[in-house]
Order: sequence, then C-alpha cells, then structure tokens
Amino acid sequence: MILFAVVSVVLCIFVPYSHCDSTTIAWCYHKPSCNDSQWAAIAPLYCNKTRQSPIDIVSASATANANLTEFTFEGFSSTTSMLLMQNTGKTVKVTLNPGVRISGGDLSETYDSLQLHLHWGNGSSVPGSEHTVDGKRYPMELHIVNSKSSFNRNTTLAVGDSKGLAALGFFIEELNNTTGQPASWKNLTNYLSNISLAGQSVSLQAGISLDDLLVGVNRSNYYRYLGSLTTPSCNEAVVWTVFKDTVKVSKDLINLFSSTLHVNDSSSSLMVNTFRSIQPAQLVSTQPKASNKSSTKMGFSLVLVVLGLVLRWI
Ligand SMILES: *[C@@H]1O[C@H](CO)[C@@H](O)[C@H](O)[C@H]1NC(C)=O
Ligand SMILES: *[C@@H]1O[C@H](CO)[C@@H](O)[C@H](O)[C@H]1NC(C)=O
Ligand SMILES: *[C@@H]1O[C@H](CO)[C@@H](O)[C@H](O)[C@H]1NC(C)=O
Ligand SMILES: *[C@@H]1O[C@H](CO)[C@@H](O)[C@H](O)[C@H]1NC(C)=O
Ligand SMILES: *[C@@H]1O[C@H](CO)[C@@H](O)[C@H](O)[C@H]1NC(C)=O
Ligand SMILES: *[C@@H]1O[C@H](CO)[C@@H](O)[C@H](O)[C@H]1NC(C)=O
Ligand SMILES: *[C@@H]1O[C@H](CO)[C@@H](O)[C@H](O)[C@H]1NC(C)=O
Ligand SMILES: *[C@@H]1O[C@H](CO)[C@@H](O)[C@H](O)[C@H]1NC(C)=O
Ligand SMILES: *[C@@H]1O[C@H](CO)[C@@H](O)[C@H](O)[C@H]1NC(C)=O
Ligand SMILES: *[C@@H]1O[C@H](CO)[C@@H](O)[C@H](O)[C@H]1NC(C)=O
Ligand SMILES: *[C@@H]1O[C@H](CO)[C@@H](O)[C@H](O)[C@H]1NC(C)=O
Ligand SMILES: CC(=O)N[C@H]1CO[C@H](CO)[C@@H](O)[C@@H]1O
Ligand SMILES: [Zn+2]
Repeated sequence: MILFAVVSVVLCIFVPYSHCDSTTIAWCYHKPSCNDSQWAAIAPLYCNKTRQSPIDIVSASATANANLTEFTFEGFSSTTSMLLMQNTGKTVKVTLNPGVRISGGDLSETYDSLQLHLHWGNGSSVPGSEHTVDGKRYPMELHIVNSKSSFNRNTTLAVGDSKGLAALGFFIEELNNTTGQPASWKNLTNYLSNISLAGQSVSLQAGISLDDLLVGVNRSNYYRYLGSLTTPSCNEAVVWTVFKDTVKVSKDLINLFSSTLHVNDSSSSLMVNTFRSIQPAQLVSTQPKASNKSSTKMGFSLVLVVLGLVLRWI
C-alpha cells in the first residue's frame, strides 16, 4: 500500500475513518466477499491500467543498466526522524520528519521521504510481501514512500506525475532460532500494542533510525521498474526500487503485526494478508554484474594448466 492517505486525507477529512472507507472507496485485500479483484471496478481510472504494481520480479530477465548507481540517503541515520505511528485500518504507517531525503540511484532529482508502512500475511508462516522474486513471497515488505522535492510534499501533484513518487521496497525475511531481534524492530514493534485499533496513533520516542531498521541490507543492489501505487486508486506514478538483500527479523516480531492490529474498532477483525495480488510483468532492470576478476584470473590459470598438459603430451 502506498498513499492510502492521498484518498483518505482529501476525501475523509470530516468523517471518521470507519465511515470514510465506505463513503469513499471501500476496498479490501483478500476476503471472499471483498478483495482486490474488485479494485478495477471500484477505482477504474488507474487500477485496470497496464503499469500496475506489485509484480513478480524474474531475476534472470532483469536487464543490466549501469545508470543504477548508489543512492544518497539523507537523514536515515537520524534517531529522531520517525514521528508518529498510526493504524490506518489498512496498514501501520510511520510519518517521517522533514529532512529525510533520497537522491542518486538514477532518480531525476531529490525526493523527500514522507512515510514508511508495511505489508504482511498471517504471521511468519503465511507470507505477505507485495513483490515476489522468481515466485518467492517473503513474510513482509517495508515500503518507504518518497515524493519529488519539487512538489514540496504535495502528494496530489506527485501522483499526477509518471515519476512523481519513488518507493523503496525491502523484503523482511525470518531470522531463525532467536527472539526479539533485531533490537530496532523490537523497539518499533513495542508500539503496536498502542495502536491495535484502526484510527489510533502513538508518538515514537527518539532512539531508532531508518538505518537501524534496514540493518543487513546492502543498498547498492536493487531492481528498478516503473509501476503504480499498490492500493486504490493505483496511480501510475511510482519509480520502484526493490532491494535484493532482506532485513532479517525474528518470527515473534513478525507475528505481532497479524496478531495485534485490527482493521476497525472491532477487536475480532485482525489485520491480515495486507498485500495486493501480482500484476502483469514490467520491464525490470538492475546493476550490471560486477566484472568477475577472480574468475577471469581463474580462467587464465586454467588455460595455462591446460596448455601445460597439452605441451607435456606433445
Ligand atoms: C473475490 O471476490 C469475488 C466477489 O467479488 C469472489 O467471487 C471471489 O471468489 C473472491 N476471490 C477470492 C480469492 O476470495
Ligand atoms: C479491465 O480491463 C480488461 C481488459 O482490458 C477488461 O476485460 C475488463 O472489463 C476491465 N474491467 C473494468 C472493471 O473496467
Ligand atoms: C543511462 O543514462 C543515459 C544518460 O541519461 C541515457 O542516455 C541512457 O539511455 C541510460 N541508459 C539506460 C540503460 O537507461
Ligand atoms: C491467521 O492465523 C491464525 C493463527 O494461525 C488463524 O487462527 C486465522 O484463522 C488465520 N487467519 C486467516 C485469515 O487466515
Ligand atoms: C497541491 O497542489 C494542488 C494543485 O496545485 C493544489 O490544488 C492543492 O491545494 C495542493 N495541496 C496542498 C496541501 O498544498
Ligand atoms: C528461516 O527459516 C525459514 C523457514 O525454514 C526460511 O524460509 C528462511 O529463509 C530462514 N531465514 C534465514 C535468514 O535463513
Ligand atoms: C503504550 O502501551 C503501553 C502498554 O502496552 C504503555 O505502558 C505505554 O505507556 C504506551 N505508550 C504510549 C506512548 O502511549
Ligand atoms: C526504544 O524505545 C524507547 C521508547 O520506547 C526509547 O526510549 C529507547 O531509546 C529505544 N531504544 C533503542 C535501543 O533504540
Ligand atoms: C555492497 O555491494 C557492492 C556491489 O555488489 C559491493 O561492491 C560492496 O562491497 C558491498 N558492500 C558491503 C558493505 O558489503
Ligand atoms: C469490522 O470489520 C469486520 C471485517 O471487515 C466486519 O465484519 C465488522 O462488521 C466491522 N465492525 C465494525 C464495528 O465496523
Ligand atoms: C566469480 O567467479 C567465481 C569463480 O568462477 C564464482 O564462484 C563466483 O560466484 C563469481 N561471482 C560473481 C559475482 O559472479
Ligand atoms: C543453527 C540452528 O540452530 N538452526 C536451527 C534453527 O531452527 C530450525 C527449526 O526452526 C532448525 O531446523 C535449525 O537446525
Ligand atoms: Zn506499500
């Protein structure tokens, strides 16, 4: 989900969140009676178009693009960048302070980082990432949503531009045989109990940074494609970056999302399977393979050995 807020903030400012869903665009993920197969009918402007997200990334089909250089991450080491955590009824969202920005990575300009949110299945045993790689779905996916700085955080303008938003996707994998790890995720998930019902929010204490949450990910290696918001109204305005490395989080913490958060004020309806189904493939690119010096060297030695053997036999 990206920017559920675009729809809700604009249209639901005077109505409670619970009515908001039903009076604007009522949409759901995976219920038999209400699921993402209906989005094209509910939000026909974009959800039925041809540049939709998420997709299955076929690693062998990703083309090499040397322009996909390093990003520059500003404010990612700040321990005061995360302000407020909210249960939106569709996800858990953390609002970021002004001053968090990304550039580089073949983006056309600097983008302001607005918020992060997550997608999940039903505990670590039912995976719920949005993107998949070679058909593999990961337990969870973290999205950091960024908007062209020239739009000055105006998301209405950003969704009207085919590259107005840049989304960073990080897969969450299960870290086995341990609990409460990593510490940054233990800290973040501690707040989930404060926002178990839709519409609730909690202020975050200083202490953890975005870098802390992204521990273990080499951000030099990623897939790139042009896609859309993964929630209605599915605007085709997103430059997607999906990182190859995963963030490893212990099972107990992954399980907290699907066992703590609710989709409304009824404590019986847990928020589970918050991901859109896979959409038709798009052209995906990635960094060219590093020239393999060791293998070139090895190949050369192999030639010498073979040559040596041949010479002995002559
Ligand atoms: C999705 O909703 C439609 C009703 O609109 C239903 O026919 C279909 O079975 C549902 N799909 C799933 C997987 O539940
Ligand atoms: C979506 O597009 C497909 C093919 O282009 C079409 O068959 C279908 O009727 C469309 N659905 C809606 C709700 O417009
Ligand atoms: C890389 O950037 C250059 C200069 O902007 C552009 O001409 C070229 O098409 C780009 N290459 C790819 C593979 O996108
Ligand atoms: C999610 O998992 C729990 C515990 O395993 C189970 O009781 C529940 O039925 C599952 N919910 C869905 C929607 O699959
Ligand atoms: C965003 O830009 C649109 C179009 O220029 C404008 O109508 C709207 O008031 C702006 N929103 C905010 C919050 O500034
Ligand atoms: C942890 O175990 C699960 C299930 O056995 C496996 O899918 C996953 O890759 C493992 N995680 C790591 C980081 O090896
Ligand atoms: C969050 O909830 C815990 C109890 O689960 C409580 O001790 C704590 O004060 C709450 N924090 C905030 C910021 O509301
Ligand atoms: C974890 O969160 C608490 C507030 O709940 C904060 O005071 C503390 O500094 C954080 N610890 C770490 C290691 O980030
Ligand atoms: C990250 O990946 C790049 C490219 O594969 C590599 O050159 C670099 O050494 C890696 N960085 C770390 C810290 O492993
Ligand atoms: C909460 O959501 C569940 C599932 O969507 C629904 O069955 C229930 O009626 C809702 N409760 C309220 C009070 O809106
Ligand atoms: C480099 O070559 C070695 C030996 O052939 C191979 O084991 C290794 O996987 C290669 N590395 C890359 C990044 O292709
Ligand atoms: C290194 C280690 O202890 N691995 C174990 C982790 O837990 C799984 C079961 O969840 C075992 O199969 C591994 O041997
Ligand atoms: Zn998302």
